[in-house]
Amino acid sequence: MKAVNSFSIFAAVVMATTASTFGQTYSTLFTPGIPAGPLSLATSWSGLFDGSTLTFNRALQSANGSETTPNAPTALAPAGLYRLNQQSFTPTVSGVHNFYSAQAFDGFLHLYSPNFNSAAALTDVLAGDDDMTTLNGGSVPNRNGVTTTEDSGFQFNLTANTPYVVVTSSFTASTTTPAAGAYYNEIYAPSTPATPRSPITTIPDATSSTVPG
Ligand SMILES: [Ca+2]
Ligand SMILES: [Ca+2]
Repeated sequence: MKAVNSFSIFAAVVMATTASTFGQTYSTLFTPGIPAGPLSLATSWSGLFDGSTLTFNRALQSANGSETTPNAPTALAPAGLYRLNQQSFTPTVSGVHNFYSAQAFDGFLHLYSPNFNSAAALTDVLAGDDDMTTLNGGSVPNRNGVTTTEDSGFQFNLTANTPYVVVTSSFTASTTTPAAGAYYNEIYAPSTPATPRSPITTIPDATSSTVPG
């Protein structure tokens, strides 16, 4: 009987918490994805890779291959010129953030802090991912409704009011097989209720899976 009462109290607390914290519908971008808790869209942006896009010699993905607890990449990709865009971002809250990148090409995503220097891609690099097989649950439809394992993403514990740079790049060196097309990136922050989001269907995705995650 005591256990039942304890459970009832616990359930009431959970329900109250749910009502206040999860008051809005949370629509995750990539299916099924992590996280278990509510996240809010901190920032998003879209970009385009074309013949005028700057190039560099990018880093490889995180040395431990993890998308949920990534460590820093320790080596550069094979020599070549890889297209890149960079986006500065300063989080307003500390905690684990989710980084998602949907790409029309086979792309890469890296996180730097506090600076990014395209001539020294291993300096200040914190995380990197080629294909988001863990966060995206493997080869399952992402937010665009496209089944792909070539989008990029990871989770990383950020510190509030610290500058970060997110670098989107291509898997393939542009000197041999130019990677071109649009991409769409989003960063989700913890701790605040999510805002309902509509699916993004305007960014085509790479649909083949030729590169292991
Ligand atoms: Ca990729
Ligand atoms: Ca991966």
